[in-house]
Amino acid sequence: MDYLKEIEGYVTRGLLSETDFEKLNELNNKKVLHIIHQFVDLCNPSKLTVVSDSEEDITYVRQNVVKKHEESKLNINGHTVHFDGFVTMSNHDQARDKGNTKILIPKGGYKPPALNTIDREEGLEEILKIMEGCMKGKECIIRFFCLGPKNSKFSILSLQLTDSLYVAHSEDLLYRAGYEEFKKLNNSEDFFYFIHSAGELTGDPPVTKNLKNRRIYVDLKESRVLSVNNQYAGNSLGLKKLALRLAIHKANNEDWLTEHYFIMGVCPKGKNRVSYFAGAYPSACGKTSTAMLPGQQIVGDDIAYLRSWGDGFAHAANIEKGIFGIIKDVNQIDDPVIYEALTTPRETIFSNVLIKDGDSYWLGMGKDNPKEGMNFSGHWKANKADENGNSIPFAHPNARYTIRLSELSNTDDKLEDPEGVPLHGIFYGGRDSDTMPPILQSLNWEHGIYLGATIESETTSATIGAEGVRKSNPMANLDFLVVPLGKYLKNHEKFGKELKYCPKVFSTNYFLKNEDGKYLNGILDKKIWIIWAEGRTQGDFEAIITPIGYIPLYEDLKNLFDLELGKLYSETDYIEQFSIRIKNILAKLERMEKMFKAEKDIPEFIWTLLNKQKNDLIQLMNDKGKDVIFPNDFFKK
Ligand code: SPV
Ligand code: MN
Repeated sequence: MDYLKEIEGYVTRGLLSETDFEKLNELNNKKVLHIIHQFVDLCNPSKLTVVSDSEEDITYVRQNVVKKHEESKLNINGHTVHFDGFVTMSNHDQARDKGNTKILIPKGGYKPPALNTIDREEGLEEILKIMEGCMKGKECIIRFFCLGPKNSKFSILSLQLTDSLYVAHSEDLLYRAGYEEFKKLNNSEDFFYFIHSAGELTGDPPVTKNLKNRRIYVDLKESRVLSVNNQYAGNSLGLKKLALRLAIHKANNEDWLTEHYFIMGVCPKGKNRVSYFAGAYPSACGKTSTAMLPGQQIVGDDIAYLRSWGDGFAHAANIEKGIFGIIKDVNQIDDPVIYEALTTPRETIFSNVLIKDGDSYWLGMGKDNPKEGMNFSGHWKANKADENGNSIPFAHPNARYTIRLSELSNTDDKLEDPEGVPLHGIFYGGRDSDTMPPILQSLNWEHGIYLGATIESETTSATIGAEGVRKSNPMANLDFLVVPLGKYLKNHEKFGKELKYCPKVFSTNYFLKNEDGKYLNGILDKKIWIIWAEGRTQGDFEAIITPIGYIPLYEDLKNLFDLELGKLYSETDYIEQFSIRIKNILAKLERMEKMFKAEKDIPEFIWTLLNKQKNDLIQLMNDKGKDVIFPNDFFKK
């Protein structure tokens, strides 16, 4: 079929302007035209708008999102608010929907045990049926993006079709414009594509009506994701978690890594140097606030591609250029940099916060909230409950903000560097109240992979479901691991082994509690763990070797607390935080063993490390005659 001719026909039908037809024509890409034709035919929008990289086109999206009430303007210049759908506290579109996110599996293909899967043919039939006419009466925006910096070995181009101006607007803040990059593709088919529809809308602001027909189907075979009947960014934005899954699949068959990592430049006081670190934490475990720590430089807060580079380092690039961050607990004291950014004029989308008289309010902002206003449940007043009697908070715990990194004062100037940044270290962290110490350095690269593979976290509101349940989450990437865990871990092993300067790996735990359930650390203490790790990569500090890894010396932490936070760090606190809790760790090892056994082909080094840890810990417990070992015990014979 001559797709160009077909699409030219849209001009005659009044679907597409001459100018926008020309924009498509200039791309000179058959696959792009084919996709547009296929999905316009299926989804039946009443208008097509092609958004190039021009300021005029981008302004069109920014203005129309407000005209269509998908966002509303707030008092501060550039601020808007968007709401996602809500029925009850357990039936809503306020978080990623793991249940309805499925990987389409061709006959006989690998089925990741931790993810939902569906036979490819069956899944396609189902979702294409749901998508029939889903854009009826609506405008379909066609946008082009570049994942990663432009003109870079890292970059992957992406095409997005969506009938949500909120999606199109968010992507403008979060991703690099790629229309001009598509022109350079030279008719190649090598790009990802995403078709999204919010489906039938209801109410004002308009939200998805048929949440029960929400589907997010990942088609690895075609490098595409089809997403329908949702608006929440983690479900709807192709370039975010949907592209993450496709990129994990692509990298798995090549020689690079796709990770759920932030990237930051760590800048210790008085040292006049920047060392780059990446880090993976499950949702709502302090990932963004680590990358945004005062005095440090942010490169990215969510997704990174890693490649080995000619200089012998692993280089990491942020595939995004903005932040879609959790707003809960962002306040002047705990997250001063983000708080400042969110309370001053700049293009910012707030989602699912409370609005009263044009101002936004969120949980933990350090300010009293009004007793009524507009929130994700409509008009809200104190003591409001859903139809099941569950209390509705004034703002959602997974309420978010979307901003461009370039707007922030602490953004690293290598954000757009086509070479990315060389990594000195990697952090892995989870939400763990009683097992791992606040910071721990791995014994070597393989042990670092082991630390990443054994991340456990108590669940939060960032995904739909019960909160506070302990779940294992290898590399904080489990929700997106469309490839076998064993192969993924082997790729990590190989990747590091081939580097001349392998990153040092650390695990962090910001959530350790005492027996009364009180956190053992202040929120900004994480800065000390990060700076200590940086010092370790530069040879600044000695450390204590334990069976589970290296832990810091008290004196070093005491000095860092004083220098970086002006805070007194007592030896009692140190001992409580850095004791090796053997019983709890052994219990964790048992859980890990179970998780690895459920997978096929877990690499040998993981089993060796797990068994060695177990034996070493039992021996230590017997030697010392107790199951909680103080750091100083390691010096005693
Ligand atoms: C996460 O949950 O890991 C996020 C937000 O970064 S979402 O876009 O919903 O995935
Ligand atoms: Mn994330």
